[in-house]
Amino acid sequence: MKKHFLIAVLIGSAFPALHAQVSLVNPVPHQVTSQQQLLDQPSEWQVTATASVPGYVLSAVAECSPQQVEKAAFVLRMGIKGDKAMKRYGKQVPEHAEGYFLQVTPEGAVVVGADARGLYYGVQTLQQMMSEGRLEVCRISDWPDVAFRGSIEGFYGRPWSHEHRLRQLDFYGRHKMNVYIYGPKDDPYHRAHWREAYPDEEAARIKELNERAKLRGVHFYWAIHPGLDIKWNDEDRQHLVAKLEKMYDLGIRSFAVFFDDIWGEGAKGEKQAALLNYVDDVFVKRHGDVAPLLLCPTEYNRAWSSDDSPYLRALGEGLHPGIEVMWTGNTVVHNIYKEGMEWINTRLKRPAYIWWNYPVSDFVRDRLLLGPTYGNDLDIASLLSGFVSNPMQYAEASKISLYSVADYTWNMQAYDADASWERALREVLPSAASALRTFATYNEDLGPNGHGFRRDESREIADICTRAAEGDADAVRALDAQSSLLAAAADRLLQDKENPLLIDEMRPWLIQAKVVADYGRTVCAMHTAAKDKWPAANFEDLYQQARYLKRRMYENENDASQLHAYQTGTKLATLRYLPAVDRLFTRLVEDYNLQHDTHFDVVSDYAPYHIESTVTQLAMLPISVNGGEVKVTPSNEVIKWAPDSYFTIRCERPTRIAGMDFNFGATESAKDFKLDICLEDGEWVDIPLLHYSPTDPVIHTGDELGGKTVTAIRLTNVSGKELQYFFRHFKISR
Ligand code: 14T
Repeated sequence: MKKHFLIAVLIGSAFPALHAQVSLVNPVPHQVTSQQQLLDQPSEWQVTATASVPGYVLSAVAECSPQQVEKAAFVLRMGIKGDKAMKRYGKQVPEHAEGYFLQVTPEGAVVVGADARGLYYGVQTLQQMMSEGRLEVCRISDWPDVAFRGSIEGFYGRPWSHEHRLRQLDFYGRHKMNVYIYGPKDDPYHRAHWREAYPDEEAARIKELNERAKLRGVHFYWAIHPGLDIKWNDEDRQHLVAKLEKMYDLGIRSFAVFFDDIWGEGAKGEKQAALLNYVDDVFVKRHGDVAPLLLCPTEYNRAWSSDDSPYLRALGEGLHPGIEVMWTGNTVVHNIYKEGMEWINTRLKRPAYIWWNYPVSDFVRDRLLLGPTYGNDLDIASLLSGFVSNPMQYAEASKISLYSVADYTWNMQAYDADASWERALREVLPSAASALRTFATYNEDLGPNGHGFRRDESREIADICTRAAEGDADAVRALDAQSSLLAAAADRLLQDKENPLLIDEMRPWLIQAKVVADYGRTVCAMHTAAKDKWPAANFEDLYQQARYLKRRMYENENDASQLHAYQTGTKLATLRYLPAVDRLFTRLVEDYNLQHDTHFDVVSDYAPYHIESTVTQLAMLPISVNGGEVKVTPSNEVIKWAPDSYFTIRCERPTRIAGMDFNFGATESAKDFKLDICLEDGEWVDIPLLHYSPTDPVIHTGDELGGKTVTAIRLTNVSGKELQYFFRHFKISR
């Protein structure tokens, strides 16, 4: 019989460990003994399995590249601890649930699971080792650090599509994640209409997801969010159980109940605990084949709780043991630290189940979060019962981080965020991993946000950015080269055909990246034009080009046809790259103005709205546009309005207005002001101002404004005296 494998390479000590096939495996396995010997992957193998090996493991084997034949030189043997045929490996199989032992020799491979899922994971390891066509002679003993690992589809925004969810489940199986919690805020049957059954078509899809999850060793949790309007009476209790029974009939065996982001009646700890205990008794225990219930509490983070929170005490003392409780850490969006874990576990009287709010971007919808997954403590495995990540509405792009969450939760001590990220990039887009890497280094930070959660960005060019901003010629050259790399990466990715779903999610940011990079190159060229005797382009032309590109960036952010659903803009490179380019621009234009006695604007930002005001405190306030809203940044000081002083917002282009409102921190302040709008033909028209109620300081306009196209809006102090008011907010809706 022909030999179907070859001993291809004998790895010497000089051979970089990078090429060892075990290093392709994610999550990083716990214990590996390698013979430092690489084989060619067999093209066919003979598979034997004990009777206890479940069907889904056999289908996983069928998905491996070697052909299964009756008789082959390479034999794959599989079983589960306790099987007679696997007795001699018994001692080597880890004691942990979901663990496995794998041995590869030139003659064959043996995989023994501590249980069925452990065996499935052993097969995944074997498959990943072979992904480059070779196989490493080794022994692996491996198990998960955290019992429940995966994702919670719990963001606000457009829920993932069915196709995306199926792909996610495949991905979780491959990377040994065993949880997917279905809880999209914008699924009406999860939250707003929780009492109602799914229509047949949607029920069928959920059923299909659950079956795929089973095939991938994933617990499919279906979550219900009844807190918006639940009544603590028997009727609603029955509504809840009836809905869960319906889901049970579809095949679901894991359930979660969410009480996050609610106020009032629904938020009562004793009531929630009593309800979950009831469901535990009449539903979970009665069926006998349902996983322990999972609760997302109302006080789900430390900042919203207190040291002696009666709410957490009600849960800790009241909830049946075994019911799991979710927790986002010290704040809503926070890395997870040991001290915080101890704090919450004491109160819940059980290890918390972490709901990690990363890479979710529903509070920074103009961002894509593609950077390394770092910051969680590496010594907390024993302090958590589960760890799931809340991802972005962009399912494929979220895989970069989910890959590392899988790695972190499986083998914490060995977790290396940067190494894991490099492997993740290769996994999600092997054909263009290096372009994806370049692009990703500009899509890391979240920018300023209400949760105060930030990420580092463009770390590798930090030094270049600092020095280029100061006008250092070498650094400007380096920044120019980096800009070219970013532009090339964006084009390469836009051209990619390997993962169209991923490219589609990233498209607005890829298009923006091109403009950002072009702007960077233009400003670097301005530097050359200012210094060289025979420049390739004229400084003033480059100046106009830079301004144009800034306007393009603005237009990309504000053109609804270019945005994804719920997207509010398209930002990248904001932490280091763009600030450096902007500073360089300002420096170059300042110098030029001095030397040539010109008056070019030294600020490159494109602003279609400008403030003109005789109130000096207001004249300087920044004005920003976000999607359909034009906002003037609030002021912390008291504003002094002289009699007849005015505040005008001019529009560079005629703008159709939907409405406006503002708050000067005082009730009945509307009567002190007059609002005029300037129509396209130059005519000024008076618009009445109103309060919502005599006790509400917010001032708004009536029907007269909506739908009008204006070139300016002017507010005038008509009280005849000096006014002193706050400037809490000022907003125009387009
Ligand atoms: F249940 C929780 F653990 C949780 O995190 N809930 C939401 C979650 O669905 C959302 O994706 C996440 C990030 O925005 O934060 C929670 O939502 C909030 C958080 C707030 F602080 C909604 C409103 C808030 F004010």
